[in-house]
Amino acid sequence: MAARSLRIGLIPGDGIGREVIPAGKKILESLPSSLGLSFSFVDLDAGFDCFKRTGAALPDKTVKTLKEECDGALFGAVSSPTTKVAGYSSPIVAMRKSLGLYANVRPCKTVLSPAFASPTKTPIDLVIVRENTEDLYVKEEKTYPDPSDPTGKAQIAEAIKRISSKASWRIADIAGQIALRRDKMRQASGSGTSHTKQGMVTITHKSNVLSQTDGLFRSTAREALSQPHFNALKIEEQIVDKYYDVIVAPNLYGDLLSDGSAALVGSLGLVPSANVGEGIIIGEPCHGSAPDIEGKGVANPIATIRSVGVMLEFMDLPDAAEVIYKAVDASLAEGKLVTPDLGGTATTQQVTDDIIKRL
Ligand code: GGG
Repeated sequence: MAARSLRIGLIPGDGIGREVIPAGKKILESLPSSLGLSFSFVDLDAGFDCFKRTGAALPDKTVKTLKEECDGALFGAVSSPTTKVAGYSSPIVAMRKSLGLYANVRPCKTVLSPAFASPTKTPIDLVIVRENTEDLYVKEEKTYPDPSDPTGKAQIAEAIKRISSKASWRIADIAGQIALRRDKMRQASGSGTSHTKQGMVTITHKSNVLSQTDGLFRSTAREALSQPHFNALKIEEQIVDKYYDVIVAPNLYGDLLSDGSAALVGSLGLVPSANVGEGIIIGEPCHGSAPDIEGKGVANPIATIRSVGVMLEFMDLPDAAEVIYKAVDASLAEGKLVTPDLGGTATTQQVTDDIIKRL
């Protein structure tokens, strides 16, 4: 069988992105040859450091190469400054927009390990499907003098929260497809529990307060998920139960919920994501650039390694993804080599090598 050859862009970005993206590359290079895959790589620039060096946080060349050459990509992390820097804008948001990556898919799963206690009694296994292109992240903000202040010193800052039916429909639709796929996999492996007898999508919103924006998200998502091909799914709204399967959320709530869920499975260093749209798939750990541990060689590579799996899953390579997920789970379940975020002393390199040996 001729090997399927895939070109992967590598965009480490800032901070520990430069330590975990090489781990992701090594995993791809070490996949068993029986999968019939071969990979070539192209290094690409983006991030705040890139902005300081070149004046562009997301160089045109990076976007062009991703669009024209790459089947997939891995993106590390960015440390955007917390105060406004003239000419700078987050490359993550820009990249998702310019490549039409409208969904950020964030699986969050507990693996029981002797190395660290599970923060929850019941193991977690859910996917957050975060809308990637709008909501408050359209970044249309303004600051102006507060007209009620006679001194003219007080200010008011405003940001637009934009929700469209088009974006709400497509994010709900992909969430429904993911729930159907998870359901099928559970049926095939017999791994369902009494809670997971049926695939489920929970629509997250605050339409009781934001009746127009979140109201539009809610009604459109409901409509999208009432298409006949989603009949097998249970559709919930809001947070009503202890059990979640797939959660679909507008951009901001999706971001916050996934950080919360990361705490429930042990560390943000474990949680992967993939940016999905109509073309390229970009795997991306949910964590940021972690300047406090940058350069120490102890960043947890698992979020990135799992992101390689999620990227492959959405590139229609579920067998390759499964090999990676199983190797990561086995390493965690043994628990001999874990990084400091999980209470251990292992290095990025040791954890990566331990996972590679299990592929
Ligand atoms: N890999 C996710 C990541 O880098 N998160 C940090 C983050 O959200 N940064 C936003 C930004 O710096 O633009």
